[in-house]
Amino acid sequence: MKLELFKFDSCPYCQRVLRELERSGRTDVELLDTLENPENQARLVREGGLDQVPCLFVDGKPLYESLDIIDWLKRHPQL
Ligand SMILES: N[C@@H](CCC(=O)N[C@@H](CS)C(=O)NCC(=O)O)C(=O)O
Repeated sequence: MKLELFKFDSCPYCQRVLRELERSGRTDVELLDTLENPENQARLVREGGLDQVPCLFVDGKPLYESLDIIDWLKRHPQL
Protein backbone atom coordinates (compact mmCIF):
# COMPACT_ATOMS: atom_id res chain seq x y z
CA MET A 1 0.00 0.00 0.00
CA LYS A 2 1.40 3.38 -0.98
CA LEU A 3 0.90 6.16 1.60
CA GLU A 4 1.68 9.81 0.82
CA LEU A 5 0.99 12.69 3.18
CA PHE A 6 0.66 16.16 1.68
CA LYS A 7 1.50 18.71 4.37
CA PHE A 8 3.35 21.84 5.31
CA ASP A 9 5.05 22.39 8.63
CA SER A 10 3.32 25.55 9.88
CA CYS A 11 -0.11 23.94 9.48
CA PRO A 12 -1.41 22.89 12.92
CA TYR A 13 -3.65 20.21 11.42
CA CYS A 14 -0.62 18.71 9.67
CA GLN A 15 1.29 18.80 12.95
CA ARG A 16 -1.49 16.81 14.53
CA VAL A 17 -1.05 14.07 11.92
CA LEU A 18 2.75 14.25 12.08
CA ARG A 19 2.56 13.75 15.86
CA GLU A 20 0.56 10.57 15.30
CA LEU A 21 3.21 9.33 12.84
CA GLU A 22 5.87 10.04 15.44
CA ARG A 23 3.87 8.45 18.26
CA SER A 24 3.26 5.27 16.31
CA GLY A 25 6.80 5.19 14.92
CA ARG A 26 5.57 4.23 11.47
CA THR A 27 7.93 4.76 8.57
CA ASP A 28 5.73 3.85 5.63
CA VAL A 29 4.31 7.33 4.94
CA GLU A 30 6.09 9.50 2.38
CA LEU A 31 5.93 13.20 3.28
CA LEU A 32 5.22 15.64 0.44
CA ASP A 33 5.59 19.29 1.44
CA THR A 34 3.34 21.59 -0.57
CA LEU A 35 5.11 24.82 0.36
CA GLU A 36 8.63 23.61 -0.27
CA ASN A 37 7.67 22.07 -3.60
CA PRO A 38 4.91 23.71 -5.70
CA GLU A 39 4.70 20.55 -7.80
CA ASN A 40 3.38 18.73 -4.72
CA GLN A 41 0.67 21.35 -4.31
CA ALA A 42 -0.23 21.12 -7.99
CA ARG A 43 -0.51 17.35 -7.71
CA LEU A 44 -2.62 17.62 -4.55
CA VAL A 45 -5.13 19.88 -6.30
CA ARG A 46 -5.05 17.94 -9.57
CA GLU A 47 -5.47 14.47 -8.06
CA GLY A 48 -7.12 15.24 -4.73
CA GLY A 49 -9.51 17.93 -5.89
CA LEU A 50 -8.96 20.33 -2.97
CA ASP A 51 -6.12 22.69 -2.05
CA GLN A 52 -6.19 21.64 1.59
CA VAL A 53 -3.64 19.96 3.83
CA PRO A 54 -3.20 17.56 5.43
CA CYS A 55 -4.24 15.01 2.87
CA LEU A 56 -3.27 11.36 2.88
CA PHE A 57 -3.19 9.58 -0.47
CA VAL A 58 -3.83 5.87 0.02
CA ASP A 59 -2.77 4.21 -3.21
CA GLY A 60 -3.57 7.51 -4.89
CA LYS A 61 -6.98 7.94 -3.27
CA PRO A 62 -7.23 11.19 -1.28
CA LEU A 63 -8.31 11.32 2.35
CA TYR A 64 -8.72 14.84 3.78
CA GLU A 65 -9.35 15.98 7.38
CA SER A 66 -6.70 15.46 10.04
CA LEU A 67 -8.93 13.54 12.44
CA ASP A 68 -10.08 11.18 9.68
CA ILE A 69 -6.46 10.66 8.63
CA ILE A 70 -5.41 9.86 12.20
CA ASP A 71 -8.34 7.49 12.56
CA TRP A 72 -7.36 5.75 9.30
CA LEU A 73 -3.72 5.45 10.41
CA LYS A 74 -4.74 3.88 13.71
CA ARG A 75 -7.01 1.40 11.95
CA HIS A 76 -4.26 0.47 9.47
CA PRO A 77 -1.05 0.04 11.49
CA GLN A 78 2.21 -0.54 9.65
CA LEU A 79 2.81 -4.27 9.24
N1 LIG B 1 -10.53 20.56 9.17
C1 LIG B 1 -9.30 20.44 8.44
C2 LIG B 1 -8.62 21.80 8.40
C3 LIG B 1 -7.42 21.80 7.47
C4 LIG B 1 -6.99 23.22 7.13
O1 LIG B 1 -7.71 24.20 7.40
N2 LIG B 1 -5.79 23.31 6.55
C5 LIG B 1 -5.32 24.59 6.08
C6 LIG B 1 -3.84 24.78 6.35
S1 LIG B 1 -3.51 24.93 8.10
C7 LIG B 1 -5.52 24.66 4.60
O2 LIG B 1 -5.09 23.79 3.86
N3 LIG B 1 -6.23 25.69 4.14
C8 LIG B 1 -6.45 25.91 2.74
C9 LIG B 1 -7.87 25.69 2.36
O3 LIG B 1 -8.64 25.16 3.18
O4 LIG B 1 -8.19 26.03 1.24
C10 LIG B 1 -8.43 19.37 9.08
O5 LIG B 1 -8.60 19.09 10.29
O6 LIG B 1 -7.59 18.78 8.38
